[in-house]
Amino acid sequence: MDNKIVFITGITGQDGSYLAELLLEKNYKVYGLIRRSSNINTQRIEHIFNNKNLILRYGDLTDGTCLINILSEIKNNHKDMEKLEIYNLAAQSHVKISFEIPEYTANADAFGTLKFLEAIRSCGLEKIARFYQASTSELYGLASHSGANILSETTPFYPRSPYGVAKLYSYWIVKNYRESYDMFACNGILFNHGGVRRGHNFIERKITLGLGKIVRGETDRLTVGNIDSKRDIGNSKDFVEGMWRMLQQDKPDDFVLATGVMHSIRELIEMAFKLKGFDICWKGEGLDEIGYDKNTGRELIFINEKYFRPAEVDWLLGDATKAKEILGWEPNTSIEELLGEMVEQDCK
Ligand code: NAP
Ligand code: G4F
Repeated sequence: MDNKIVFITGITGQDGSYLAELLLEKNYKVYGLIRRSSNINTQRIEHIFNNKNLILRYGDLTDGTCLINILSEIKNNHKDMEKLEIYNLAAQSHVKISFEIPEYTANADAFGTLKFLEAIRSCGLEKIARFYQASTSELYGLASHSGANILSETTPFYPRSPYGVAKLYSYWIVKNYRESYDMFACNGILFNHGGVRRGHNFIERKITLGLGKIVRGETDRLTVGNIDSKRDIGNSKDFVEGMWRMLQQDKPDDFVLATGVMHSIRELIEMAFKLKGFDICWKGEGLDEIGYDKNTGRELIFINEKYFRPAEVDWLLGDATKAKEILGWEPNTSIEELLGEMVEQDCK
């Protein structure tokens, strides 16, 4: 019986690459969706590219036909499969950019999920497929609206960006297909997670890459936006393990994955820079605020309006008790360890 078959969208992304690695180690046959791009976009999976159990197919979440074709191919190749795990990780995943391309973000991050669920039904795989949807803590958005001070599966949502709103549609359509068609479909409500494969324009990576450039003398500054927002940031490697655990349960459900520790962007900058001997202090206010090294007086951190969002998510702190109790999942990496690993790589 063929039960270790998986289809991953977003396999060239941060999470997709770690998940593919994890499942190849577990002897899965891994099908992955990749996008056509004008230049190579497979750097994160280069080291597993030639694995005989990795099969890549071109496609796009906005193209329902390609999803049907790939699912049909998988069904045909594995006629006796009793289970097909599907991880829908593909998305236009940048919150700030979603304000600039809201329509595309909705097509990929909202309707893409609907197309995928319908493709599963069209291929007659709704009783075989186990579907993981990459939901997000961005659903909580204006978290203080709920009166909560830590966010769990029962906290009401209030998204604050076209990205958050598109992901909210996906959250509900996954729940709806679970209830309407008895599909095994789960939402993983994941709080921020990064690491050495994190996209360069997300804040924790931007900080460690910027620090690296300063240390090597390639630039004299790091320019950022709102440093007072707060995030709960874990390790992508830990989080993909949680995704896999969700699809190994007897029944489908939704789970928060988070570390339960939150820091402001200001604190993340101070922590990362300290690892390279800088003692960052602040002077000035608002857009004129500057981070300088107390030891040398060197001005290093500057604020620029262009990195602010039209609507901000001020804080996100997650309560992963349900995942800990039911999935036996634990975040194994502290923010200090994560930044340490990133600073080491990015300052080489
Ligand atoms: P990422 O590094 O930005 O990767 C996104 C992946 O989606 C890439 O492989 C990208 O392909 C692919 N993609 C984008 N648009 C697509 C489309 N229209 N059709 C097909 N593929 C498309 O994101 P990540 O950090 O790994 O996150 C994985 C998922 O979790 C995303 O859905 C994200 O929204 C969600 N999420 C992330 C976090 C986090 O903190 N990392 C937290 C909560 C939820 P290219 O490589 O060709 O660009
Ligand atoms: O790193 P960010 O862009 O991540 P954000 O917006 O929290 O979204 C990430 O986490 C979500 C889960 O909560 C995912 F769903 C989503 O796909 C993505 O992975 O920004 C974090 C904070 C924001 O408050 C932002 O305003 O950092 C602030 N920030 C300040 N300066 C900056 C910058 N963000 C970016 N990207 N670049 C800056 O220069």
